[in-house]
Amino acid sequence: MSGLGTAFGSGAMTNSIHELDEMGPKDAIFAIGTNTTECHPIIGIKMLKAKERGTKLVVADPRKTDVALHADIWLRHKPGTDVALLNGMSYVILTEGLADEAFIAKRTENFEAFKEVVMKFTPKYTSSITKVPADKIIEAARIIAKADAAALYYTMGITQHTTGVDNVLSTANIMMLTGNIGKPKGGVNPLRGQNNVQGACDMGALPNVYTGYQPVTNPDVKAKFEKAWNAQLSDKVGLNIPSILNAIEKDEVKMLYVFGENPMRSDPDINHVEHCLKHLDFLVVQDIFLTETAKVADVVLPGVSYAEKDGTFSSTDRTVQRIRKAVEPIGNSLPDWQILRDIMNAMDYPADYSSPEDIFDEMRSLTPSYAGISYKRLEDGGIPWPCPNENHPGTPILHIGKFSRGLGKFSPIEYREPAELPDKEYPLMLTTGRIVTQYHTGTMTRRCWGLNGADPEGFLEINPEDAKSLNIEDGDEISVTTRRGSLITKAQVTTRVPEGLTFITFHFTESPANILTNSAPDPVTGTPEFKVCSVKVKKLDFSDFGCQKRKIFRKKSKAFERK
Ligand SMILES: Nc1nc2c(c(=O)[nH]1)N[C@H]1C(S)=C(S)[C@@H](COP(=O)(O)OP(=O)(O)OC[C@H]3O[C@@H](n4cnc5c(=O)[nH]c(N)nc54)[C@H](O)[C@@H]3O)O[C@H]1N2
Ligand SMILES: Nc1nc2c(c(=O)[nH]1)N[C@H]1C(S)=C(S)[C@@H](COP(=O)(O)OP(=O)(O)OC[C@H]3O[C@@H](n4cnc5c(=O)[nH]c(N)nc54)[C@H](O)[C@@H]3O)O[C@H]1N2
Ligand SMILES: [Mo]
Repeated sequence: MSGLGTAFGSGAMTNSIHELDEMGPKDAIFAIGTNTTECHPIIGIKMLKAKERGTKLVVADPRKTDVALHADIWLRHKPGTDVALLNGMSYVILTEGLADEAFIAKRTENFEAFKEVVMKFTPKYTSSITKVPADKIIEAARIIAKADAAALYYTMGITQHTTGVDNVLSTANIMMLTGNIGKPKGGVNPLRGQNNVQGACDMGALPNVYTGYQPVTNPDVKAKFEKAWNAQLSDKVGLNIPSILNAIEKDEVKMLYVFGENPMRSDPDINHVEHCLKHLDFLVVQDIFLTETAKVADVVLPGVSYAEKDGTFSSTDRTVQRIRKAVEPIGNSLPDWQILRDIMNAMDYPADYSSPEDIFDEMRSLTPSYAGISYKRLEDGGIPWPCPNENHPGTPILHIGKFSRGLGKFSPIEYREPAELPDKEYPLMLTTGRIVTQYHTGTMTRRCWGLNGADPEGFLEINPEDAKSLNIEDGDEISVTTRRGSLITKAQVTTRVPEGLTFITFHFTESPANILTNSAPDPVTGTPEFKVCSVKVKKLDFSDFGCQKRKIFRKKSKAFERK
């Protein structure tokens, strides 16, 4: 998610994980839209330890997460109202004279335009949108602004919205307003999701850049890669996932190579995804298991897991680290790089890479931010990029003294509503996410006895008041329906969600959350609105389906899913 690019010049954690260990009673943590103890447990524990040492903890999450339970101030806002919340906090900081004026004057631009929008967001108005009491908004703003150092952490509660970029820019606004960028224990810190998603983005697995975020549209960059690869390259920005699906429907994309993803369970509105994948002329899936997506593929290429190969992973704070093979690959599976190399050769492009290090060395010769990182140096531990040469120690904190884009840019941002809100027919709001014991579409964790044993089946969190009015008790089987589709799961009656909000995970293939979700994307990044749509929930009544017996119903439930 590169929204931050517009504010500072790059989109990664600005600071390092370990700074959390240095935080003391005069510092503050602002965790917004992150269920940190469940999804980034090591970082979550560091947050709670800081809290134990007296660091103030402000949490903004509609659900009662573990971090929310430990917070000094918990802002339980309505999903999709983060822009209003952050503007409202900025209003308090500005009007109470708590802004870091020296930082704003020296390091930033566009402040007046930002201020003009923010001045509408009085605590009363903000409260009317977010449903957070005005005094809590004021108190949270004071904690952030008065802290010696305040660090903001965010994840999918911020990005998975049609306003994802607006949300991200708003987090940058409040941290610049309080002068918390470019200093230890501060920063805007998006915690990346997968072990190596940072590395994948660094390697150019994005539609618009080569390695190290070098734009495909830049003629010098293009020329450099054409020379190195002895090939003609396109200067056109490629498609993101929603655009690929649209292009398949229009017959503009005819083949797809899916590599380490399970879109039949992880993409929004999977009835639509299935339609698109089946419409393709040719689908290749490269995975370590036969996933739901692999099952509809023409060719499946067996890769190997992290434990069966050498290479590097780049962690969420940009630290590049070595991974080493611990077990031999089984059967005819191969490390992903070997499969790709063999395909290149089969397509008459001679690729003679002999090891991951060989590929790494070519990459760093073309990537200024990785140029100084070598396998040899990594023997002594991880190195955070940018690292321009072999004598450079790496860069744990970005933007000290100067942003990569020069001045930090304030963004004036108006509040916009989510794409789909509850109405008469679909009266409850649904948000989706994760639990600690399962990972994404469950391909790996559901094969792991200990993890799957702890949470073997799916559920829908629903507030006791809503459950009561729907005559639903804890553990009841229920149907959950949106405009896109329906699924069956069990009710978990809990105050973790407030009245009007329900929550489901996308871990369980039997009750696949993405049958329900809305594919409406953020206009800039294409990230879908996984975090808000509207649903109706009903206690299962088998007679609805013309069956007296549960057994017959089970058979029919497949058809029900597809309705
Ligand atoms: N155990 C486990 N850990 C994981 C993963 C996993 O599948 N399982 N996946 C990894 C990956 S790839 C990722 S991206 C991360 C995701 O990590 P997180 O983003 O922490 O996880 P989520 O559960 O998607 O959502 C986080 C929180 O957003 C809140 N939320 C919902 N709507 C809103 C909103 O409008 N505003 C705000 N502020 N908050 C909202 C939810 O209540 C939830 O508590 O986790 C990583 N770690
Ligand atoms: N409703 C809803 N949907 C969501 C989200 C949400 O919050 N709500 N979150 C979204 C987010 S943030 C993410 S990151 C996506 C995740 O979506 P996906 O990435 O599609 O989900 P995974 O289940 O992690 O799929 C990864 C696949 O890679 C395979 N794999 C693992 N290691 C290797 C390897 O070394 N090589 C190869 N070739 N394959 C490997 C696994 O077996 C698995 O099938 O889901 C998104 N979907
Ligand atoms: Mo993710």
